Amino acid sequence: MKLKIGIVCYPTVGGSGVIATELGKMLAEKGHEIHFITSNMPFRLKKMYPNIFFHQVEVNQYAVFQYSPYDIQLASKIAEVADREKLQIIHVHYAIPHAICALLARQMAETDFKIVTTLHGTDITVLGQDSSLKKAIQFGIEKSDEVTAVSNALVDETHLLITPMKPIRTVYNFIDERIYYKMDANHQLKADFGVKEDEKVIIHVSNFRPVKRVKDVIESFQKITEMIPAKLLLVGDGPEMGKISQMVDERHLTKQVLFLGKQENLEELYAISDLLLLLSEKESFGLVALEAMACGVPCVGTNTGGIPEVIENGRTGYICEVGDIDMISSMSLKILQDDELHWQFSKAGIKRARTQFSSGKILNQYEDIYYQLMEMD
Ligand code: GMT
Repeated sequence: MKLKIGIVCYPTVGGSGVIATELGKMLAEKGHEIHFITSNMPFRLKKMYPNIFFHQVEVNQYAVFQYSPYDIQLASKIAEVADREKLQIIHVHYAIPHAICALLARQMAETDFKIVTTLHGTDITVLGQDSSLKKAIQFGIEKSDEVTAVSNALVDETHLLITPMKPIRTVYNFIDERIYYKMDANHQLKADFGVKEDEKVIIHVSNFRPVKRVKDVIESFQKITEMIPAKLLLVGDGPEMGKISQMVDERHLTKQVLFLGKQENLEELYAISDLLLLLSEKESFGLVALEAMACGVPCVGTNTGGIPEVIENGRTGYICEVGDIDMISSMSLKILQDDELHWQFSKAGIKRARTQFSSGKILNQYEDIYYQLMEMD
């Protein structure tokens, strides 16, 4: 049975937007009818799909209101689209505000759709600490028909912080294996970046929020360059960028650190990279580590949230304690200085990405959830 599914997400917000968009694309490729209900066009939706539709939520400013009523406009749009298109499932990404909006929409609509909520982390680890929102998050989770989280760690943290009376299922994130696979390095690109023959390339990709601890990336990189020639590619942009660029200046690392800003074709950057550093303080999954692994890049990550579920310590990379710069740099050097180990980790990473996190497997898990909900009627 082909389903009519509405997807609600913040289309341009990091990993959750990527996952929601990729999920929509892959479900459409399996024949389902997908309706994105978002404030902007999902950013990785680049080609034309006959069974993907985009319904834009108007986010207006009204002179009489101090704040724009995004949540209400979204709820109203979900109800309108659900009724017109006869949607059977609304799959929202983020409990706050999206699960609440979907619940409100269900009350407004005539169509009785099921609500699936996927937790990505920020809604729980940040908003969950704020007692003024706890009740709302709890409500969003408990009243959804099915709730998933992107790692076991996030399931545990949600139970701990929000204490909902509802089972939460882990459904891991995935990548599109047609995009993220091991490619030959583009030597011209390396040369354009000024990477010399004997230099190793380390990559960090994030939105430069304080939680990503990009300063630890710089400190670790500095220690690494004291031992071997290397370049650091910093990909992304965000609130910490000013501080980080100042730190790079002060440490006289400007020739070795390249600020690439936001980039679309990350697979080409992974193809020229030897190691990914993901040193966050909190990270419910760490999609970039999965992307890198799929491209054959070993990773060094921190022992927090879902990172140890993605990077297998001692097999596809290493897990170090948050802020332990000595350990991070020494484990990075271990990988970078031993070609055989690097090759083993690279091979194991590709296999792990394609088995544990295979898009086919994850897609089936989401489809099973949708079909089970349909059977409940
Ligand atoms: O990491 C961010 O700041 C963006 C955030 C988001 O909402 O997109 O990412 C979260 O969801 C991703 C997709 O599930 C996960 O891979 C990230 O680990 C998670 N970020 C955090 O938990 C900090």
